[in-house]
Amino acid sequence: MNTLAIDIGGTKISAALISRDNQLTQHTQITTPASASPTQLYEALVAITTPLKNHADSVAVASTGIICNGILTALNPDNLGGLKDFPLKETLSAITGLPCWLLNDAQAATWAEYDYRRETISDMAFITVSTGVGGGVIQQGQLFTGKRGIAGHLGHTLADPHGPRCGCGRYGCVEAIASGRAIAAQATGELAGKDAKAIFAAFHQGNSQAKSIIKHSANTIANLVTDIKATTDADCVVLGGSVGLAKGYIELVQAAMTQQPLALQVPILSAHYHHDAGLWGAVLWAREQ
Ligand code: ADP
Ligand code: BMX
Ligand code: ZN
Repeated sequence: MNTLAIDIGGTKISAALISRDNQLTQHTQITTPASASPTQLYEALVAITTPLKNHADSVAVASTGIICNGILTALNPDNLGGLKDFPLKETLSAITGLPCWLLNDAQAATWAEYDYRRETISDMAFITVSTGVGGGVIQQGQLFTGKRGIAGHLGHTLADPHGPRCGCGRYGCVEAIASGRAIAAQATGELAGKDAKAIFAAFHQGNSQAKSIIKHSANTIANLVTDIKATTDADCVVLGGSVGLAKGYIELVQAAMTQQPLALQVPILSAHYHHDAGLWGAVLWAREQ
């Protein structure tokens, strides 16, 4: 039998079936609704689960936001169209009639990336640079979720006290400078109104404004990686998310890392599971529970 895996991000919701022998099939994707009302997220979840639920015996979810006691609470509601909280477990159990396991999206991706490397490492962190900036921390083979689900929310650590206001209410968070939404928000003139994907395209065409915004994002992530090394002595840090995996981005972060003190440098790797780390992590984590 399969597990129905769902990854709810600020931009897209993906789903797939993952079998006991680790075959991923029927990958589908829809746009995350941008609405402060729960109805549209409910309808999106019905739409994405309906074709798959009869082929599964459980549901494993990786979702943006703080996941605690089955409830999704946004730390940054801007990333979910203003939606602040949502009864995710209850809703998915009712829609599918199946048992559901939930984890934050970046914590889930962290678990998948650790699981892939568990023979050789014991301490690592994962950063997704996507709609927001999410994270997860593994210490001695254990995933930190925290009593309230907040552990690893690395995007809300301080990058610049004079920086822009983050949707979480704090000023100068990493997420407010480095995320896909922040990249888009910084664009002016010929790039105004473009999303991060379009700004990356301009970067590859040599646009100087795009270069400067993307370098600023990468430098901010390199500083975050350095802080993680100083805090956890990680063996490696893994990057994911559509910005983290975008062509040329990891090289910029790695280049910025070489400017840091040698003792605080750490290998920075691309996610083995690419864009599906959240889906895999949700399933692998559910199997451990
Ligand atoms: P989610 O946050 O829903 O998990 P993603 O990881 O795809 O989704 O991150 C969404 C962000 O990544 C958006 O800001 C989008 O503009 C940006 N993005 C999507 N595709 C690319 C790409 N090929 N190159 C650079 N940025 C991208
Ligand atoms: C935000 C926060 C995190 C999440 C991260 C990446 C919300 C809604 N989300 O920091 O919980 O892990 O974004 O999420 O507060 P993504 O949507 O970019 O994948
Ligand atoms: Zn913040």
